[in-house]
Amino acid sequence: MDRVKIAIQKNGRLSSDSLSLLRKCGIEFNESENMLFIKSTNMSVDLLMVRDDDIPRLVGQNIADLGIVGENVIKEKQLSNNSLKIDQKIKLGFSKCRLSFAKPQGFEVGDMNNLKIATSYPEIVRNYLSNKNIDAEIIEIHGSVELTPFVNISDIIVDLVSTGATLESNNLVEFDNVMKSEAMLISSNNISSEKSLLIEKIISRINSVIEAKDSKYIMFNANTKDIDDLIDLLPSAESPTVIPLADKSKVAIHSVCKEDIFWKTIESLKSRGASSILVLPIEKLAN
Ligand code: PRT
Ligand code: ZN
Repeated sequence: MDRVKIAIQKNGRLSSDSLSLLRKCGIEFNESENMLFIKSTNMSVDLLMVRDDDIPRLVGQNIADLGIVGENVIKEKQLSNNSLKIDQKIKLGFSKCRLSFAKPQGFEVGDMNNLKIATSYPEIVRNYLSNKNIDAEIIEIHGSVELTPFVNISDIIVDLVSTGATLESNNLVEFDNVMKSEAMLISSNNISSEKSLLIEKIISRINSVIEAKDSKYIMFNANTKDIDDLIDLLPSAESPTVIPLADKSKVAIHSVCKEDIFWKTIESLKSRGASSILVLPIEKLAN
C-alpha cells in the first residue's frame, strides 16, 4: 500500500510540538537531526521534514497527504496562489501568535496612506489594506523586519508577535492586529481511496489528543443532598457518574470536564462541602 505522507517543519518553532503530537497519536519513529525523510516504525506513515513555507504547496500538490503549518503561512500561500487547494482540518493549539502592525515609539501613524510597510507577509497585508481602502507601499523582506523602520527602509512593519518582547526591545509599539494564528493540520483534497482509511484514523486520533489536552477527570466525595449544586459548579461536565458510598448520606462524583479545572472551581467545590477532590489529566479522549 502507498504510505501516508505527513509534511512537518524540519527545524523551527513548529517542529518539536508537531513531532510530539504525532507520537501521542501512536505514530512511532526514530528521528535524528538532518533527516529529511523519516519512516514510521509501526505504521504505514512517512514524515517529510521541510521548511514550513513549502508545506501548503506539498499538500496542495498531493505530494504530502497531511501537513502541520501555521495559519499565517497557509493564508499567505492561498492569497498568492488561487489554485492552491487544501483542506484545513484542525486547529492544533500550539505556536499561537498574531500578525500585527507595529510602529516606532513616538511615530504618528495617521490613516496609513502613503506609508511604507515592511513585512514577510505581503499578500496578507495587501489583502488587509485593500479591504480598508488604504493605499500604502508594501516592502517584502524576510528576516530582521523589526530593523527596517530604523534604516529608512520602512515607516512601520507587520510581523508575528507572541510575547511582544522582540517589539519592545526594538522600540516598536504594536498598534493593530491583522490576524491570529496557530498551528493547523491541513490535508490534501485529493486523497487516494486506499489511503483514506488510515488518514481518517490519524485525523481522528489527532482530534482525540487535542480534545484531551484541555480536559480533566475530576473525582470527589459529597453529601447526597448537595449533588445538583456541586455538578452545576463543574465546567463543561459530561453527565457525571454518581456512585453510592458505604456512608449512605454520601456519594462519590466522577466526571470528565472538557475544560481545565482551576483552583477557583476546586475552592468553590470545597466550600459547598466536597471533599477528597482529585483532578487528573486525560491523555486521550475518544468520542
Ligand atoms: O526555516 P523555516 O522557513 O521552516 O522557519 P521560519 O523561520 O519561517 O519559521 P519559524 O520556525 O520562526 O516559525 C514557524 C511558525 O511559528 C510561524 O509561521 C508562526 O506560525 C509560528 N510562530 C509562533 C512564530 C512566533 N510564534 C514568533 N514569535 N513565528 C515567529 N515568531 C517570531 C516573530 O517573527 C518575531 O521575530 O518571533 C519574534 C517575536 O516573538 P516575541 O515572543 O518576542 O513576540
Ligand atoms: Zn518559513
